[in-house]
Amino acid sequence: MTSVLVLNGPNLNLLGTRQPEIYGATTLPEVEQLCRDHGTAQGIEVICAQSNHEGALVDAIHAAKGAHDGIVLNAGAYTHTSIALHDAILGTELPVVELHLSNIHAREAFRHHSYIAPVAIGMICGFGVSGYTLALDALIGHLGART
Ligand code: CA2
Repeated sequence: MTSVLVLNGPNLNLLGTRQPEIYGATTLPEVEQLCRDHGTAQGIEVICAQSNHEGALVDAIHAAKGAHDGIVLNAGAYTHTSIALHDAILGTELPVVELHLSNIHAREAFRHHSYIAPVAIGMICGFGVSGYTLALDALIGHLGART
């Protein structure tokens, strides 16, 4: 069975508790359940993980090779800073869909650059929590197109 890792980065454990005007009112456990339910409906396995630590995210990306067929990644603020995550994605050779709840291009200039974008198959941003299911569908389509 196709398996996808949904990996969330720093501060996304706070979802639904603060800044609902930017990130919405849905909590991370609710987002993760939505992803698992969507996976079940689409006939794939969805495994969710979150860390506030860059190295732990690198480890999770490395561990995804052989365990999962692709990754939906919301790297949070590390999107804009982390060459380590960029290199980890290159190292796994797994397809990654970059995801952001907010439209990073409509926000501060420091959010406009992504170290993930050049090594992702595509990016979804600005659609809030719906972005997770959009990203899963994009990855499922990509994986189906490859087989
Ligand atoms: O829009 C996104 O999904 C982001 O990846 C979220 C990151 C931000 O640094 C990126 O530029 C865009 C921040 C996540 C912080 O999440 C919070 C949620 C609730 C309360 C506080 C922070």
